[in-house]
Amino acid sequence: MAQDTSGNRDLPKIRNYTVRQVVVPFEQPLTTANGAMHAAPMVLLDLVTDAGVVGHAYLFCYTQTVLKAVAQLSSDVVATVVGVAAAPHKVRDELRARFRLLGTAGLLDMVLTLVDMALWDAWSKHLGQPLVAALGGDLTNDLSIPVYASYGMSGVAETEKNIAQALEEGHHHVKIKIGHPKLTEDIKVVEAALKMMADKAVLLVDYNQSLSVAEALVRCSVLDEYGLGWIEEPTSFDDFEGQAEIARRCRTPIQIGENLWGPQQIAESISARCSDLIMPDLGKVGGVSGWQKATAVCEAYRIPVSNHFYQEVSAHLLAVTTGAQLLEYFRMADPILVNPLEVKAGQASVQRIPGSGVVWREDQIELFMA
Ligand code: SMN
Ligand code: MG
Repeated sequence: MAQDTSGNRDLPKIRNYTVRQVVVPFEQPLTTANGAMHAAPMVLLDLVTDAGVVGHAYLFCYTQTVLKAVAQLSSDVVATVVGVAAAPHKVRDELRARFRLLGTAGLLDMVLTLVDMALWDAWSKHLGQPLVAALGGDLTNDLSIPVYASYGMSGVAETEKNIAQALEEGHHHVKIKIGHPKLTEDIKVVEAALKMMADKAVLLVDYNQSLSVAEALVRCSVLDEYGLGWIEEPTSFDDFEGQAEIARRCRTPIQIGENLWGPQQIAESISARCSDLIMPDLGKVGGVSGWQKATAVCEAYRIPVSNHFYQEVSAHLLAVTTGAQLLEYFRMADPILVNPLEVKAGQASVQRIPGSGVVWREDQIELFMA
């Protein structure tokens, strides 16, 4: 009999799903120039296939205000692909075609991302491989990724405490958030951090879009004297002209990406020369599939790539991403994971179990259900 080349006959199909909402407290409140966050509102998705593998993924929702709506939307979207082969690119294309007229930018894009990450977890489990290997990574290689410890915006004393902790944990890169009311306050904190680091680590700073272009040009020209690793999101992420002006005038590498929607907006931002570095957020770039497409553009423009959040899945992706720079180490989901990402002496080791490494601690999820 001729070989059946349809391929999909053996693929697992999506049979059922579970959507849950949790609010997991941060280890310490995270203050940005736009206010403080105390916990991570997350939607958890379990995609059950008819081949016995279950894909798990979480979606960070930033604010509890949208948690219920995102959970409901996730459930309604997944319901439309029950019975479809659990092939990530196929499901992505089908869902995007279905929402072509509505458009997906915003919460719907995030939901499609959640589905994509759960599908890639199921897909790599179906292949019996860690995600990195399903993406073509060589498990005989080291595959570890340098990380940066990520902290919020605080005063001198708190910053010194955070830097001391990061150095104690063996980190060689540390990010702090700035954007205090006055530039002099930013400088005080940066100088205190650099003094604590004493050349043992590289300092990164993050403005979280808090400056006008004019103010950013002033502050970045002063920060240029401090040899920082990067200045992140100095102004509104979607002010491409303003970003490009800052990137042109600032000597310190400018880092953006966590708020860019999909490979398309990453490509537009790069072609407008908005930054020297890019850090896609899996929740907004389109999950694993979106990351692959977006980072192909980064490679074409020779732009180094880091991630934003989603450290478990991002570790697999950065291990096979050309120009991979740093992994953001922010233990948002650790309390609900059986095996949180392992980081030693500033290096993250990719989890080598089948799938993305996102495995729930059901007892803990119970505690944090919203
Ligand atoms: C950030 C964004 C949103 C919540 C917390 C922290 C920050 C980062 O921009 O880069 O981690
Ligand atoms: Mg940031």
